[in-house]
Parts: sequence; structure tokens; C-alpha cells
Amino acid sequence: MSNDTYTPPKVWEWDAESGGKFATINRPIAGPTHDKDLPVGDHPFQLYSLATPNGVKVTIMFEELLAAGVKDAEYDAWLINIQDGTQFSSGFVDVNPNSKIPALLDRSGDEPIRVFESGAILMHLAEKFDMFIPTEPKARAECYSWLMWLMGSAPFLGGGFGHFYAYAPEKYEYPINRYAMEVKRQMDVLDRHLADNQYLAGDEYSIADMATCPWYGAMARGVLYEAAEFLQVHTYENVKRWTTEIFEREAVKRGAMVNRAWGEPSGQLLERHNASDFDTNTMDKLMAAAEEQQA
Ligand SMILES: N[C@@H](CCC(=O)N[C@@H](CS)C(=O)NCC(=O)O)C(=O)O
Repeated sequence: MSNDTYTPPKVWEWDAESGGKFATINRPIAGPTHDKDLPVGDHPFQLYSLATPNGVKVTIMFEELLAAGVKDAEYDAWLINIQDGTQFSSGFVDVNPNSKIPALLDRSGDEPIRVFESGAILMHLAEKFDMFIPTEPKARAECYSWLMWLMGSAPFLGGGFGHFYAYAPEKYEYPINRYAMEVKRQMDVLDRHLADNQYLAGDEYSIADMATCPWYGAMARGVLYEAAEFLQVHTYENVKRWTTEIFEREAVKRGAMVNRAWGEPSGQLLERHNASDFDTNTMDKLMAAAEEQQA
């Protein structure tokens, strides 16, 4: 255990120079920092997001709905660059007072409806279109339970383990130990459940899988925080089986590209406005336009 200790002062004060990957955007106060409206496209759904695991949950759902033939699920996906603080613009805060992606404006009815929190967005869409949510009460309850499990658990994986293992300016044994233990326990919870169930809610692929796979599936594939060996993720065989099955879905592959601003250029689609945006030519043009808008 580290010998470095910290004695908290009587009153905590904001140290803007505290370091770490997100030091420049972390603030102890809510609300907008500047006036700027959000762009609005032609489609009934306006999504403001970024392809982090929380963002990808929702783009996967839209692509699944469209793949299933739900034409009313057409959406514009606008890139929100959280490193630039776009989540603190007045327009974004109007849609999500919590200043975090993803945020959705549902303009399909008489009055626009704002929805924030990725789990709430998934439920809003699933209930609206009555898809990817089981109708049988027991399976529906399982779906809600696993979705809420994910919403409660992923912050330990990202904000806890990922932060202290990969992003903190210095590594300390105590927090890494605490969160490695919890993440391994969570992986084991999933692994045991998936030993007896094809999907989280049972036989039916649902929003619970769409929410969980970008986090724990990505972990099982070893693509999060370069922690595959440290956490021995290969031992979670059932999570791996489930992940492989879900990542093979075309809609999941498309969803994972939307609002992605890093990695292989062929895997990035900065903004999505039409199905044809996934074509290479259109993608090049859209990326150039989005980069110009961000500049
Ligand atoms: N519970 C929220 C978490 C969203 C979240 O943490 N979003 C991060 C990116 S993955 C974000 O926007 N961070 C920007 C910030 O903290 O300023 C959800 O699931 O929607």
C-alpha cells in the first residue's frame, strides 16, 4: 500500500490543476458556461453524443430499430466533443442539465421531449416502438433489472477502475485494488448469468444487452483501459461468447461507428444523418464538414 496519504482540509476547495485526463472539463458546479444553440436536423430524433460506451448504447439502439424496418426511428447524430466543453453550452444544458452525453431530443410529437441518461433514452425508445423490450412480464422485469444493474455498475468500471488504472495522473494501489476487485466481481455476476441465458433478459436480445455490451463486452474483448491481462478477462468465457454474438450484428457495428472521433478512420462516422452516411464517399465529406464545424 502507498505511503502517500492525504489529510482533507476542513473545507474542500476546487483545484482546477488537479491533473488527470479529464481535469480540464471537470467542475464542481452545474449549468452552462457559454451561450450556444445546438444544431437541429430534419429527422424526428436529434441525438447529441460521442461514441463512448454510454453514447454507443443509444446509436446501437437506433441502428437496430432502423435495421428492423422502423422508418420512424430516423435520427440525426451530432458530435459533442466533451474535451472541448460542448456539454456545457446553453443548448446542451437545456437538453441535459447534467451536461453529459448522450442527450436526446424527441421531436416526433407535437412538443419536443428531452431525454437524458442513456438508460432512460433506451427505455424511451423501446417503449415508444415496443421493440427490444420483452412483453412477457418475467422477461420484461429481467430486462429492467439488468438495465438498472448496468446503470449502477458501469460507473465502478469507468469512473472507478478505468479512472484510477488508466487516467489518474499517478497510480495508487488502494483505489486500483478496490475497483479491480469490484469489476472482477461484476464480470463474474454477468458470466454466471450468461452461462444459463443466451441474453441478459433470457432468450430475447434487448436494450439490456445494448447497454451492457459496450461496457462489459468491450472489457471482455480487452479493448478497455488496456487491462485485459491485469483483470484476466479471458476467464469470463460466457461474457466472451455473448459479446462475440452481439458484436457480429451489423447494426451494432454501425452504431459503434457513429460519433466516433478516434481510432481507425474507416471506423469513424463523426456525424450521422442518413443511412447512406456509412458509405465511404459520404463519410469523407461528413467528416470534413464536422471537423470544420468543430474548428
Ligand atoms: N449516467 C450517464 C453517464 C453519462 C456520462 O458519463 N457521459 C460522459 C461520457 S461517457 C460525459 O459526457 N462526460 C462529460 C463530462 O463529464 O463533462 C448516462 O449513462 O447517460
